[in-house]
Amino acid sequence: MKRQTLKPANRKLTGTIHVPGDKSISHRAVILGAISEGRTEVKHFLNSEDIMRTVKAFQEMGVAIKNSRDVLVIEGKGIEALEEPLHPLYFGNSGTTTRLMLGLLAGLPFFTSIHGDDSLTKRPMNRVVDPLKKMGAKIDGRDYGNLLPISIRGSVLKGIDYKLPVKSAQVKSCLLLAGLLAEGTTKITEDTLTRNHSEKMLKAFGADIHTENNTTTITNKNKLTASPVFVPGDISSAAFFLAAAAIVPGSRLVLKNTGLNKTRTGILDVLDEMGTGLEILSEEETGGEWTGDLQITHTELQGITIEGEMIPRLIDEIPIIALIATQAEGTTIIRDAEELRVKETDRIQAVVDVLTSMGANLEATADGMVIHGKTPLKGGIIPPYNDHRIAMMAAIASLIAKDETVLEDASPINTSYPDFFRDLNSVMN
Ligand code: SPQ
Repeated sequence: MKRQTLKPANRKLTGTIHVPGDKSISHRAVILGAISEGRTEVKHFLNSEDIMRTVKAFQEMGVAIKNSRDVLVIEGKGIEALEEPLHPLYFGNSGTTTRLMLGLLAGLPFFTSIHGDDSLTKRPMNRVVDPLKKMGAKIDGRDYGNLLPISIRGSVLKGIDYKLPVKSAQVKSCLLLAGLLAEGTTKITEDTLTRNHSEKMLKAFGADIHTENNTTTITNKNKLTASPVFVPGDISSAAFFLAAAAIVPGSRLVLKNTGLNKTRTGILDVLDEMGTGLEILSEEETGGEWTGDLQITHTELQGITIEGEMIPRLIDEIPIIALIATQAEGTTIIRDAEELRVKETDRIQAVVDVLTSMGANLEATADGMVIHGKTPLKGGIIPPYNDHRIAMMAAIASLIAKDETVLEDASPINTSYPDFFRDLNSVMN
C-alpha cells in the first residue's frame, strides 16, 4: 500500500507529456515476439507491472527476454520451443495477460496453472474458457474454470466459428491466438468493433489472418517470423492529461506520440463534442499503427450522451470522462457500458462512489451513469480499489478539489503508468 496525499493544483497546467507506451500493444508485442522465430526488438514498450507479468510468463517458459536500454529484446525460437513452466504463473492484476495467455496455453503440449491478485481472482474467465472448451481445450479452475486459479492441460485444438457474446478485444485476441495453433480455420465475428491491435500485429508477424467487415479469420500456422515493433504512446494514459487540461482553467498541454488507432480514439471524439480545444498537431503511421501529437486547451464544456459503438472505443477512459463530465454544463449520460462492472473493480460503482464523496452529483445505472454538471469538488479520502484507472482519476480530480485528497493506495498505478506522478508534477507550473 502506498498512501499519497495530493494538494489542489491552484495553477494552470502547461507543458509537454511524452506518453508512455501502449499497454495493449506492449502485451501483444511480448506474446508474438516470444512465439516467433528470430529476434524481436520492441521499442518504446511499456515498462510496467502488467507488462512484466507477460514477460515473466515467457521467461518461465524458456524464452530469453531482456530490457536493453529501453528496448525489449526477445530471442524467439518459435512456438515449439516453449517449455512447460516449473511453477504456477502469476499474472498479478493483469486481465489482458490472463485472457490472451489462456488462448495460447490451451494449445501448447504441456500443463500450466495460473493465478493472480485479489482483483484478478474475481474477474470472469468463462468468456474465454467456454469458447476454448468448444475448441477442445482442457481447462479447470474455481467455479468450473470461470475464476482463477485455473489449470490448463494443453491439447490439440480445432478451429471454431464464433460470434462474440461480449464486446471484448481480450476474448477476440484469446481466440485468435488459440486459432493460430488450432487445426483448420478459426472465424471470430463481433457486433461492435473492439481494439484491433492483435489482428494488425499478427499480420505483421506473418500469420495467415484477414478481416472482412467485423469477421476475422485465422488459419493454423505454427511458424511466425520476428518483426520489429514500435509501440505508440498509450491513449488511455494520455486521457488523464487530456482530462487535466480540460478541467483546470487556463491549461494547455501537448501530448507527444499518442496512439491514434481508430478503435481507441473515442476519447478524442468525446472531448471534441464536449467543446474542448483539442487539436491533432501531427499524424503518422508506424508499423501499422497511427500515432500523433495532440494539443488540448481548457475551455467551457458541455454535457453529452455516450453510447453504442462508441463504448468499446473508449471503454477504459470512462472513469476519467465521468470526472470531466462533472465540470461540464448540463447532463452527461453514459450507456451500454455494462462491461465496466467486471474490470479491475466494478468501475461504475467505484466512479460514482469516489466522485460523490468529492462532492459531484451523479448516479449509477445498470450499464453506465448519469452525471449532472457542473459541480465544485472537495477533497476526500479515497479507499483502495486495486484499480489503476480509479486511482489516476481521483488524482486528476484532486487538482480541482477545494482541499487535500488522500489516495489510501496509489500503488495500482504501477500496473499501467509507473511515472504518472512524475509526469503530473512536470506540468504543474
Ligand atoms: O488488462 P486489464 O486489467 O483487463 O486492462 C484494462 C485496463 O483498464 O487497463 C481493463 F481493465 O484494459 C483492457 C480493456 O478494457 C485491455 C484490453 C486489451 O488489451 O485487449 C481490452 C479491454 O478489455 P476487454 O474486456 O474489453 O477486452
